[in-house]
Amino acid sequence: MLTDQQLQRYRTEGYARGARIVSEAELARLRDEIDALIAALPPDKRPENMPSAHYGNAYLRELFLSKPFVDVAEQILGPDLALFTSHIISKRPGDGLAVNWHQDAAFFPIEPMEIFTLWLAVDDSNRENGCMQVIPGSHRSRTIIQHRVDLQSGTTLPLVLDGLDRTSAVDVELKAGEFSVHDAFILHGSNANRSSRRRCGITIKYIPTFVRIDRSYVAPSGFDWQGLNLFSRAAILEKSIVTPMPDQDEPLCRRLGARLLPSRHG
Ligand SMILES: O=C(O)CCC(=O)C(=O)O
Repeated sequence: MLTDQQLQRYRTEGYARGARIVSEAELARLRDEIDALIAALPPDKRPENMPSAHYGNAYLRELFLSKPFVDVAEQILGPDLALFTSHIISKRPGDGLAVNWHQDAAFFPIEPMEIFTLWLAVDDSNRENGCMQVIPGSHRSRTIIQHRVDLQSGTTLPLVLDGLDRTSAVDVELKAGEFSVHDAFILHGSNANRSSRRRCGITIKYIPTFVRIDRSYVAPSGFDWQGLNLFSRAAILEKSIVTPMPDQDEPLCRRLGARLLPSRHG
């Protein structure tokens, strides 16, 4: 759970560090699961980019929907919530890729933009091995800055924010087994891992069940929104959660697309 102070920090600064959320034994099990998933990756796939591994892995699914995780989600979103997506971002020692600076809200086809991330540290995550960094308070305007698509960015994300002033960025350093939370509008990213230690984290996103999802949206990241699977504590709420998009003058997917500038690489 978040303390009152941490919850307050999340609201005012857009992020907060929590305490330990998984035990040492759980962490060992989690690392085994992740190591097996990484070992099974095809040679052309990188471990920084493992979207929604919980779809095919019951252990991860149960972990992300276990009481300590859902309790945090409930503090932020209220009781009617679902597991939206997850992403394992495992940066190898030496050549682990950076995550370009971005706002999560720039690429989620949901309305309203009610969503938050619980970021779970699988390894110690600090400045040396490329921990997440945030610009505190940058969520407050609740507006999305235009991101440029760059499929050749050579980082974990094909989105770029040109000319971003990062002077007030802070490191979100965590010990393995601890977590942080961040708002969908906060500016965040992380550096490459040049250290001799792996930096593995899982970004786990939860939504309240009233949000509407536009599955037709084609994200530059290639995420398969059509195939999105939602999970709730009790059951898969797919049918009750996903209400069709109402007729709109301008479809949500197009409005989202308008936030993205074309790639310089065409
Ligand atoms: O793991 C990272 O370095 C970045 C995570 C991230 O972008 C996210 O959780 O939304």
